[in-house]
Amino acid sequence: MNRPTEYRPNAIALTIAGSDPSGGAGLQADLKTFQQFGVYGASVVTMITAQNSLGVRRVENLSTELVLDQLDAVLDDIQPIVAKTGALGTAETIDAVHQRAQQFNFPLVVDPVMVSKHGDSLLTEDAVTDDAVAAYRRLLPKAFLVTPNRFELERLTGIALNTNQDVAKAIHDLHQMGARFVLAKMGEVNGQSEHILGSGKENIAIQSKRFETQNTHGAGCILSAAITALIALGETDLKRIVQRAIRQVSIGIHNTQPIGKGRSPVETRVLADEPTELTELTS
Ligand code: PXL
Repeated sequence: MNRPTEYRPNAIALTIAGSDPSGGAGLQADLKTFQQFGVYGASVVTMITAQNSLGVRRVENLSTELVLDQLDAVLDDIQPIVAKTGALGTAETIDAVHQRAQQFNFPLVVDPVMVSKHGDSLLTEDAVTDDAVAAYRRLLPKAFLVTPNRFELERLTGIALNTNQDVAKAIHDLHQMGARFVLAKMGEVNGQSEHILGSGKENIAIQSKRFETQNTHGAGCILSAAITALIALGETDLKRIVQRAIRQVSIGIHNTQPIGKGRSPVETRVLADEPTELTELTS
């Protein structure tokens, strides 16, 4: 059988995330990405969405109790190397995951997906409750890595990001709140796609090619899932891990298939090896 990468039976990753039935984002994207890296995936479902490439029709959160029962069932039986969180749905569930995370003997990657309480959109600004933001702040001390986008970085820190100094201050604040590493997904900066990796000691800007396309459904999930997969494979150099994960998403965007009538999902069936160019952050 042709395997995408060397097969490691004990490379096990867990995702705690929402379901996207169209298969482009959420736990489906996480599991496909784990598989692509040769990593076994376990998944705890937090939320069912009814969505497709055209939009989100409905969101229903599972009860916190049911999320915890899934988590306990998996962890009573299976030892992951690493876990990630995607959409957690409610402040109550974020707090419950936080409580369980006190006992985790593996690192946690937190993608602080901020989810609408309403069914029509997952990520509209006005629908992100202060409660959920506060719960995410409480979870940060358990995060080996947190991967906010620009909007999530602003909400988590309360800082309006207008200058490079604002971004540096916001990343600094997330470290102060307890996150070990921070990967800020800044989106388009000077015609390129920019990520900033903060270690607490330094910030490194990673620029990659920006594609003029709407077909980026699942990009954030795939990025954090690829990072999680590489940790599961025993990689330890986070800078290299992040470079490779960014490249995985870039190549996925470049190779997107026209699936669905709307915004196509980022292709997961690609594998990236070469590092993306790194540049030091100036100012
Ligand atoms: O990328 C954020 C995200 C997370 N989880 C689910 C999603 C999305 C975006 O569509 O559908 C279930």
